[in-house]
Amino acid sequence: TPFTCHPEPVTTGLEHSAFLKAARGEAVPHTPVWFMRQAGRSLPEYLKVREGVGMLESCMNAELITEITLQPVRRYGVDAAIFFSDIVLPLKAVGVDLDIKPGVGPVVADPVCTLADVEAIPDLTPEHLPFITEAVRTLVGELAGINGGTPLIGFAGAPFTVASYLVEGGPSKEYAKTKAMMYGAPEVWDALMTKIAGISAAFLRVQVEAGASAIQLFDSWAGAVNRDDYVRFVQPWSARVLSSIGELGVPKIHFGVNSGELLDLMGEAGADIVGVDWRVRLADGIERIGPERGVQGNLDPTLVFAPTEVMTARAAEVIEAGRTARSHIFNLGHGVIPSTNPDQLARLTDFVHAYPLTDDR
Ligand code: 1CP
Repeated sequence: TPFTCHPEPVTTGLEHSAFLKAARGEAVPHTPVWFMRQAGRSLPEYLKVREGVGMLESCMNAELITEITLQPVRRYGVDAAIFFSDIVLPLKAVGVDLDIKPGVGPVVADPVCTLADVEAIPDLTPEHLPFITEAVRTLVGELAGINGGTPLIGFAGAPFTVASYLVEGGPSKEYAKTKAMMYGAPEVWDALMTKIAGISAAFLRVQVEAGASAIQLFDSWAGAVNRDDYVRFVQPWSARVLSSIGELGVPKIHFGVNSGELLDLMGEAGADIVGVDWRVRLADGIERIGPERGVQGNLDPTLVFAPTEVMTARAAEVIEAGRTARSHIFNLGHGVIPSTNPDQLARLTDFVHAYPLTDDR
């Protein structure tokens, strides 16, 4: 062996990961695929381990987190695992009185209204999250041995989307209270967004420092605002979250639903990959995002209810469109619908993996 002063490169067992290659904009042997909300809800093995255990309770139990995160990887052979948790879990960890109600979602007991309400929310430190660190470490070890090494995606909610739950007190259609604060009390809004940006950044940092290989920042409901309001009231804090973990060097994915009008701005917030929802023709999304960043998406999640050959024909269109992007990670245009037949997602995964990318990418 030739003489070298350089230490051996750190081997993580993930050198061959198609997901990580695509996330970094490198050539891939096949289009990588994973599914938003792949962990949970639609899987019988998930419903079984969750029997009699509350959602938040599950999210604070390292053993359950590990098992649920691994379930879709075992079943489908997807190219990445997504950490089982929730975007409101860090709020719970710092002491915000909230629950995740079955069939509803996150519900906050005392919605945030005033500057004093914002100031009463403590900052998040790693000491709040020992079960997260433990679960990530265990998972990374287990995932190294699955399908030649499967990376773990850590995640957090972006400040706007998390703020919507804190201000509305629960899921919303119009985001009226959230936007009333934005327009009517901008100093409270800025303080709230700053608070959440710190919490989401700390949540991501804990996951990455424990071994997560990539992150996704979910701004699911950012599509509720127009471009100008996005730039003034949303983007600066998403950018703060993404830049705060920049030094950790992991690829960053940024996704929102109904975000077609914001795709370029969401990329400019500091993402390497922008998630595209199914309402946007992927080729148009790629044009908006530009050649500097990759794309993730965007099969309509209801296509799993179509005949298999209809679903795969649409998946082929998505893959073909994705070939014009800097890089493409296949996904649904939003989360797996709970009534999805897992066998159909297994067929979809196999189809994406077998789809030939003949020319050199
Ligand atoms: O009891 C249960 O099973 C509750 C269902 C459930 C699950 C399984 C909720 C309630 N959250 C989760 C897990 C979850 N949430 C994950 C883990 C990975 C996975 O499931 O594969 C992730 C990444 C999230 C993120 C999340 N939570 C988002 C962003 C992604 C998205 O779907 O847009 C949002 C908006 C939430 C809030 C939330 N939590 C749960 C629900 C039903 C909701 C949405 C409520 C609403 O419509 O406002």
